This record gives sequence, structure tokens and C-alpha cells, in this order.
Amino acid sequence: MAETHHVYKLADRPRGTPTEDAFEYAEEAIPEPGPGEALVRTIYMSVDPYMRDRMRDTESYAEPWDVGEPLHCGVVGEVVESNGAGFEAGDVVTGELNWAEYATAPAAELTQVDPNRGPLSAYLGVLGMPGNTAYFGVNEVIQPHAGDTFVVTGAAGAVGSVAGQIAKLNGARVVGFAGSDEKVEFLEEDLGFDVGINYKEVDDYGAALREAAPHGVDSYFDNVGGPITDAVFNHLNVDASVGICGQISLYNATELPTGPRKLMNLIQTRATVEGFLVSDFSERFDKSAKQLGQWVADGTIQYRETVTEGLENAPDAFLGLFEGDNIGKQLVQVSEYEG
Ligand code: NAP
Ligand code: FER
Repeated sequence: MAETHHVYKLADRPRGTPTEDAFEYAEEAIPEPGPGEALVRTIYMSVDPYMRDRMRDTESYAEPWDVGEPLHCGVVGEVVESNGAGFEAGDVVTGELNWAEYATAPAAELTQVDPNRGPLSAYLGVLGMPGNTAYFGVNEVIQPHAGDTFVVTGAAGAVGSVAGQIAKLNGARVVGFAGSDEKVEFLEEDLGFDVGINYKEVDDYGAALREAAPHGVDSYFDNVGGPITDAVFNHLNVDASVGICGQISLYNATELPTGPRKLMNLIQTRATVEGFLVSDFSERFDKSAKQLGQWVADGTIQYRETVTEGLENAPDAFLGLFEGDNIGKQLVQVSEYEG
């Protein structure tokens, strides 16, 4: 085994849209696992929109990253050495580790995965945090009824693509907003959405929505916020159910846009709007992972991944989330699984 490896650290807290300057690529000695810890070689790492929040020095559901310290991420990797109970070299695990080729973590914080159950990458996407977010966001927060019109934004992404399919399984008519014709084709041809809207080619979101959802919107799974969400709020039906999952269109904003807000619509419609965090449902991840695993295995749910090769390209993969470069879950492959 090599003696050194690479690790990304936070070089600086960006203002506005981050650039590569926010990241420092360092070469260091491979860490030694302490008592109760395991050393893990990264196979896949996840880049996620919420990481933009971790670059800030403000209170949040996600702890701020420290300048000069390694960046954290979801990882699927192989145990190289373990001083903790329950793991041995060669085991495949997931956990919150570093943007790095190797990292140590308390063995108690790692979860073993079965490499024969499906592609390892899926544990960071459809079978992992984003899949769980879609599952609980639809089935517990929004709870669409059969025949409802269900709108999802960020529809071709990791969460949105699964959320729309789960809404279809509940009998809803599904409309997805996404940022390219290729993504719209993916929604309509591969995922069975009823209508996809390429919002980058539309001047008037309200008019596009009236055409796609002529009977109004009963359920809204919001991943993006901003002007698309304003348009959806203008089109809600009485007793509509709205789940606020993410607001990616605002994550790089230096000033939040001010009114006129669309909350008047909620008086007229008596709509319910609920923000949620996937971790609210962590005690039931066993159930969602099992159900998602079955749906993937029997072809009920389709999923895509965009895999960037090489740890050195991880910042590019992360920054691409804000440009819509990904279809489905954006991952970085750091090394091969040789099991
Ligand atoms: P993703 O959708 O796979 O990737 C982000 C996508 O957002 C991009 O591909 C891009 O697609 C779209 N986007 C970027 N800037 C945009 C803008 N200004 N306006 C509209 N769309 C924009 O990411 P994900 O991991 O599945 O996350 C989706 C959302 O869910 C994010 O807001 C994330 O923070 C949130 N989330 C929340 C939870 C929770 O527990 N609440 C958990 C996971 C994720 P286009 O080409 O369509 O623009
Ligand atoms: C996200 C990814 C995860 C996000 C929130 C979470 C709002 C939730 C984390 C948690 O439940 O702890 O992009 O954006």
C-alpha cells in the first residue's frame, strides 16, 4: 500500500458561487486507525448540494466545515484495517468520511453493505440518503392521493427522479421541472413521468404549468425554490400538500430575494407546507432501504448516476450540481472495487 494519499480541504469560505479556489488538494500520510477505528479506502464518494451550506460559518442542520480541515462526504469504501469490533479487512462499508483516498472513522459509525446485493454506487444514491429523502418526502410528508397532480422540481436529479416515480406508484399524475431536453426525455421516456418541462427553455413558468397541469397542483415536492416555486404556489389547489426538501436555486445567493411573497396563496388554498430533513426519519431507514431495494431489483424504479472519475475532479463534480451537469445521482469514483 502507498504511504501517502490525497485529501481535499476547505481552502477558504466562498462568497456567492464557489470556484475551485475553495478547495485545497493536499498530499498526506495515510492515517493510522486509532483504538476502535477502521481505516477505509474510498471507492465512491458523494457530492451533494447541502455541502454548499457546510462551507458557511453559520448555524445549520449540517455542521460547518473548518477552513484548513478535510471536507466530509458520504463514502462507500473497503475496510483496509480495523481496530473496531465487527469489521475486518475487505468488508465494504458506508459512512460519513472524507473527500480523500483513505480515511479513518470509529467502526461504530460505519455500516456494512453487501456488495452482492447491487452496484456499490447505489448505496450513495437510490438506496442511500437521496433515495430515503424521496421515499419519506413523498410517502410521509406530502402523501399524494391517486389522481392528484404532483409536481417535482430538480426532477432529473438524485432525489427528484426517485420522488416522481414514487408519486406515480401512488397513482398521481406527475409533472417534473428539469434543466435540459435530455433530462425531459429521461423523465418522460425512462421514468414514466406524465410531463417534463425544460425550465431553461420556458419564458413563463406559470403558462407552462397551466398547460402541463390544467387542473392545478395538489402536491408539490420542492427541491429548488426561487421563481419556479413562486409559479407553483400560484397554481396550488385547495388543500394542496407541499414538501420543502431543498432550495438549491438560493444556495449560492449572497442576498435572499425579497417579496412580494407567494404566501397569500396558502390562505386561499389552505395548503399545508412542511419542510423536512431526511434524518427526521432515520429510525425507519431499514424499511425504506428494503422497499427501495425491492423496487430497484424488480425494475419498478429506474435510476441514473453521473460518475466523475478521480478524486482530483471532485470539486468539479460538486460545482456541476449548481450548473445542472448531472443526471441522477452525482458521484465521484475514487478507486476500483476489487472484491
Ligand atoms: P440533484 O437534484 O441530483 O442535483 C442538483 C440539481 O439541481 C442539478 O442537477 C440542477 O438540475 C438543479 N439546479 C441547480 N441549480 C438550479 C436552479 N438555480 N434552479 C433550478 N434547478 C437547479 O441533487 P439532490 O442531491 O437530488 O438534491 C436535490 C435537492 O434536495 C437539493 O435542494 C438538496 O439540497 C435537497 N435535499 C434535501 C434533503 C433533506 O433532507 N431535506 C436531502 C437530500 C437533498 P437542472 O438541470 O434541472 O437545473
Ligand atoms: C441536502 C442533503 C441532506 C439537504 C439536507 C440534507 C436541504 C439533510 C440532512 C439531514 O437530514 O441531516 O441537500 O438540503
